[in-house]
Amino acid sequence: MQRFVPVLRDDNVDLELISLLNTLMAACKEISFRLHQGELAGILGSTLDENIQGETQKKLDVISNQLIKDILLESGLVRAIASEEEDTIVAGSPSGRYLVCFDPLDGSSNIDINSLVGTIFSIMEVPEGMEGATEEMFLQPGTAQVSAGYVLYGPSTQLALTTGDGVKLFTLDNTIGEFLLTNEKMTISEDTQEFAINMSNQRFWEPAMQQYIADLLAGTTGKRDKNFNMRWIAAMVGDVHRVLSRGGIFTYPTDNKNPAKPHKLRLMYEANPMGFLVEQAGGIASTGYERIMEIEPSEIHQRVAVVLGSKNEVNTCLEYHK
Ligand code: AFP
Repeated sequence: MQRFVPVLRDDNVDLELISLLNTLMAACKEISFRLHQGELAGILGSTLDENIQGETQKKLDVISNQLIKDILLESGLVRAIASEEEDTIVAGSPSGRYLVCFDPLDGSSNIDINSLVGTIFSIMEVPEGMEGATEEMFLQPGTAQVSAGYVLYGPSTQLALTTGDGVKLFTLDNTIGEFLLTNEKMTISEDTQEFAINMSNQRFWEPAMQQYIADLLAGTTGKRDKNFNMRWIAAMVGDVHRVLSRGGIFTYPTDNKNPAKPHKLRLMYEANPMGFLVEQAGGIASTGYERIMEIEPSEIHQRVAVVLGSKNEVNTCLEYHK
């Protein structure tokens, strides 16, 4: 067990950023509390609405979005937010220095089955000289992130956080309501024998991904000459947490199931923050063809293909795409 250190006091991190992260965590603690109340809090089930992505909103999607949005916009630190659950950006303080993108409740189809869900966030600074609050401000590549992380609401609530100097893991101590440092440096093993993909889409993938997965499934009888295990949580937070904890490769590749929507995961709320964490833990995050964090976004709700995790395994997968 690591020595317990109270969260987010780091001499090398800007005080305003620490304050912003602590503000954001106040909302996440509230979400954690409500999730653990579950059915007792009357928060399960769907609303009658759809979000901008055309997905039915769960009650808890809406509650989580409101909690995070309100606390960030009132903090005085945030110029604007972009949320998976909002059609457009929402302006905050005109003097705010930060832009925050977030998926308030990732994996929301897991809510009603009492399974893993999480909050994912990405923080950038307002580009120099830009006034007001515009969508254009957000259209910066993932390399511009100053911090990113996720909160996993599982048997315990955990925060994985990077400010560009490795990945730290904190665990929420419910007795004092604080996140405490439990792993100073998360590192992804370079090799793995575990993969995560939604196999039901197999026939819709590109030939490169079909061949790569076929070779994993062939195990010791194929060219990889080793057996692989498979896991799929249906919440990227849960799958990436497993990759950060014990290695692995996670992918949601391009598919032609619905030609109008070839990708599932969102660049600004999922791929960029997870890409930043994975790279900071020694792994690779790619679309199969390019580094995720170098994509120049064209709009805030943009979607991309994702292949991330253990360095050697992701590189093997990328070879198939050349
Ligand atoms: P939500 O953000 O709508 O909850 O979706 C979760 C997610 O984007 C991601 O977290 C999962 O990896 C992926 O969808 C699961 O997709 P499938 O439903 O196709 O398995």
